[in-house]
Amino acid sequence: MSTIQKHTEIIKTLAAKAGFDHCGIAKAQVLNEDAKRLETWLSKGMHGTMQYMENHFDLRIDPSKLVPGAKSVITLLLNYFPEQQQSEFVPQVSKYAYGNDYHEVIRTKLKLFLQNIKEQVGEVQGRGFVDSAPVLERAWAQKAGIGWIGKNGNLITKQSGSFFFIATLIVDLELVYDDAFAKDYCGTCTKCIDACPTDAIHPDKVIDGSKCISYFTIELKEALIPENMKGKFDDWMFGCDVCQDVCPWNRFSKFTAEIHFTPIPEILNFSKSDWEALTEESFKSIFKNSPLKRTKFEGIKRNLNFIQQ
Ligand code: B12
Ligand code: SF4
Ligand code: SF4
Repeated sequence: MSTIQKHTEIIKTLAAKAGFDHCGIAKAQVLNEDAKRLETWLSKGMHGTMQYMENHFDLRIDPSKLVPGAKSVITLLLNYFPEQQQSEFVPQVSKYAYGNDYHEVIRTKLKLFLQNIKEQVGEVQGRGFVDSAPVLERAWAQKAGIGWIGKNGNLITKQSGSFFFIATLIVDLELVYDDAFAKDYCGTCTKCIDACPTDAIHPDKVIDGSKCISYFTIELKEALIPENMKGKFDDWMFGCDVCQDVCPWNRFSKFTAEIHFTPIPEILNFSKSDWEALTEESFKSIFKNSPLKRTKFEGIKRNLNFIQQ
């Protein structure tokens, strides 16, 4: 077995040991095709007010600008599909936000993963990323052979659907590369396009972020949600899972084994009137480790008012 093969085997074993559900590896290179898609998406204003998506375009398409001498992009998935879910008659929270904030949970795992790699492989320069960095995470996951980009824009795996977070570790170490995922198992299905409450899904796997409920309820910082969206949110108060809930591949979702994603009891138990009665003080204490803190208390109240009017 060559050294490169040995290192690859060690890394895949360590990824599983760190608790990641899938690990795939792609050669670090400039993402020319994705750059075009990203450019078109931005030029059409599909990022809405998410200004950060306009920043660092060159870093987003070239991993060597994030890690000098980058050779490999390791993609890791962490399943968040919860065993228990909210009742459908209360303000809806996306499943990814039921437990503790995934940024913190995954950052801890990435740190441990890189430290273990250094211990077993030797001097490796690397940086771990999850979500907030200028990395095209779905594109790398597809290139690392983990799954395909569905019509709903999500990365889907054949074994267990799409309720996964994606994390990336870019390293200056040469490894054995997985073949990019060549197939697309959406076929003639259009369930996600048909079900999207705000028609944010275009036919060509392009998601108009500026029309997505997730954008309005989490990313939009303005005090009011545009009037033309009234009545379209189907009770979604934080994020939206519609295009994943209807996806036939999510019949294969398995419950997460990550204890930090155990639902905060209030997310499961709160009735409509509990959400209405929630004070800022209680919000800060109950949701101190939750992704809900991104919108702050005012954001939750704004969203709640919007879906109830
Ligand atoms: C901005 C953003 C959003 C925005 C915009 C959404 C969007 N589709 O871009 C908003 C706020 C709306 C959003 C919503 C959600 N998001 Co978001 N979001 C991001 C973020 C930060 C950047 C995405 C991005 O670069 N968009 C720009 C467009 C152009 O890129 P893209 O959609 O990723 O598409 C690329 C590839 O898919 C590829 N591609 C597209 N079409 C095709 C076609 C072919 C043939 C091929 C080969 C490739 C290809 O090319 C594109 C350019 O590289 C990423 C984290 C990250 N750093 O990547 C998370 C991320 C994509 N989001 C995630 C999640 C979980 C969600 C939600 C499900 C949350 C929720 N329940 O409310 C929804 C799903 C909405 C949807 N259907 O996409 C996960 C996705 C996990 C997965 N399994 O795919 C990510 C990866 C975060 C993470 N680290 O886990 N999100
Ligand atoms: S998350 Fe909801 S609003 Fe956004 S694209 Fe999917 S179904 Fe449409
Ligand atoms: S719902 Fe159908 S079209 Fe949409 S992502 Fe899933 S399989 Fe593909």
